[in-house]
Amino acid sequence: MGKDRLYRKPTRPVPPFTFNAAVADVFDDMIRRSVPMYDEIIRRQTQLVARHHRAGPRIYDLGCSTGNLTVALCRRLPADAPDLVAVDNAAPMLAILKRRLEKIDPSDRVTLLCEDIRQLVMRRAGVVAANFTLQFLAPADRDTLLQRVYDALVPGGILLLSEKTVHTDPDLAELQVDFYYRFKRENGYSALEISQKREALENVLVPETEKAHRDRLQRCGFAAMDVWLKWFNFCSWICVK
Ligand code: GEK
Repeated sequence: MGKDRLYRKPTRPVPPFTFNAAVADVFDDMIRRSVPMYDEIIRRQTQLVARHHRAGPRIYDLGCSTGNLTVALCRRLPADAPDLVAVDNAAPMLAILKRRLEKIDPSDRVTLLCEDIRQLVMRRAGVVAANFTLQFLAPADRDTLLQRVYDALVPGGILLLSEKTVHTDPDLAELQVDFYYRFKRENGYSALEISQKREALENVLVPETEKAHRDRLQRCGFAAMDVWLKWFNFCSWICVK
């Protein structure tokens, strides 16, 4: 896995961000340097799944990318735990996950699906994880997908959701973005890399407010939910059916 240098050189115009092979090759470095507390999210979600996996017969990782959560779950969960279904529509991401699993998952308990999650037929599940994936869908598709997640979960099943968010108050929104860019600079990204990446993600990654997420989750039927981790404009929820 290489280092993310995708936006180091000036490019005009900056093309819209896509999950292509070049991105997949540097993805793990990119996400760790771009998502605050990424490893903490994966680590605690793995522990949460370990507590809840017996709730239902299946675990979904929607928008699994290179499978950091899926791999952590394979390592952590007992052999008789429910099967894992890792879904992403970027073939280069799944190719990396497939190679990783070949080394650690002799039981073949992970099904890899190269599919659009908007068309995915979800079967009964005890756990669904969607980390930083919803934000790449159109808002109407987010509604439909989360409703299908809710319907697929068994009672007592959990949704683990993480998203980049935006604040309703303009000053606080600016503060959050300021601290986010500070975080990226601390992780070695230059001002040019930060601004070109921002441009590439414009209209591709569309964040919503924490309230918009909460309202949607409630509309779908989730009664119990908690923001278990928050870092400025990043938020992780646990929602129980
Ligand atoms: C992690 N969860 O490391 N159908 C399927 N996959 C999609 C779709 C779609 N419609 N749209 C986007 N994706 C991961 C990180 S990355 C987040 C998730 C980021 C996939 C896309 O191909 C990519 O792999 C993933 O969602 C988003 O915990 O890069 O900011």
